[in-house]
Amino acid sequence: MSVKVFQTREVQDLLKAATNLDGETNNPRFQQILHRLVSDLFKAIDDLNITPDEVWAGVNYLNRLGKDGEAALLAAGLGLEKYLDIRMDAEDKEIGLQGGTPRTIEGPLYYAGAPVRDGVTKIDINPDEDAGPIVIRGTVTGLDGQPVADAIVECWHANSKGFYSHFDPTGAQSDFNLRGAVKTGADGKYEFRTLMPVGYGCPPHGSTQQLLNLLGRHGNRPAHVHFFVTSDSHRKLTTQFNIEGDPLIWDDFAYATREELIPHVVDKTGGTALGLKDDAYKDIEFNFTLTPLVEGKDNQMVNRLRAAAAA
Ligand code: MBD
Ligand code: FE
Repeated sequence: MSVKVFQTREVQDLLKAATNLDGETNNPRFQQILHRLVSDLFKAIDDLNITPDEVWAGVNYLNRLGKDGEAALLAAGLGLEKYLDIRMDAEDKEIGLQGGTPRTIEGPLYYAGAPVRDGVTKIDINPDEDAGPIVIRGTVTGLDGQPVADAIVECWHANSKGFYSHFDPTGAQSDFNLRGAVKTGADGKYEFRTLMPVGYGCPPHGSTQQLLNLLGRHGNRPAHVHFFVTSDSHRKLTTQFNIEGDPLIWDDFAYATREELIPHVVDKTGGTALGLKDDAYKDIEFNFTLTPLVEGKDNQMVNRLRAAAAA
């Protein structure tokens, strides 16, 4: 049995009433979006003959998702966050703004407030037996190739268990472990001394992984390092790189991998002199090219709820 009621006057009136579409509010944009989203849901129920049992399974899933605090994680896993990047890339292309370091998703695990150092910072606070030392360094330039002074480069990544400080279910990490920020000088250079990360996996019993299981998907990411690069004179860059050689590089559950974001990992010695835990270390050079403001504004600034230390 498959009834079709979506186009009836009764249902169309119901959608308008439920979103107060013809009513005056201060939020016409919100009304418009909600009317469209609820309409699309109703239409899908009609088209696919989605049963009441299936609808309630979905409603209950949303409750569980919220309880787990995983809505932003699911957004990454369903490609929603990647989709927003695809749209921003297309907008840049339309206005002829190209050539900067490619953006890729922020993800849900940023934590604001890392101390800002000049040029260089060591960000591994807790010992991690299973992680070797790495140096991540490079230069921040504009599209003209000139170094950008006073840029803030923020970096955050996981430990050898794939866990991030402030979000570590084992409680093993200190605040701001493997998170840091540096301010560039006139040479535009930045450097992070830290430990090699391992890829993240969704909480195995969480609601995101539950959904991925139903789709026959895994919930893992290759090893990666996140960055924000901000500068008064340029647009904020949100990006990451992957650790070369990770088998999941082209199988990221969050779809963040891009060809240009897989720098070479080079074996070096001399780590002891840099204050690293071993003399042998891995060196990753990753330069950032920032793009100019658009009509004086940062049109790619994204506002979203981000965790931060209590003021
Ligand atoms: C991560 O570390 C991450 O970067 C994303 C996008 C999702 C979950 C965990
Ligand atoms: Fe991450």
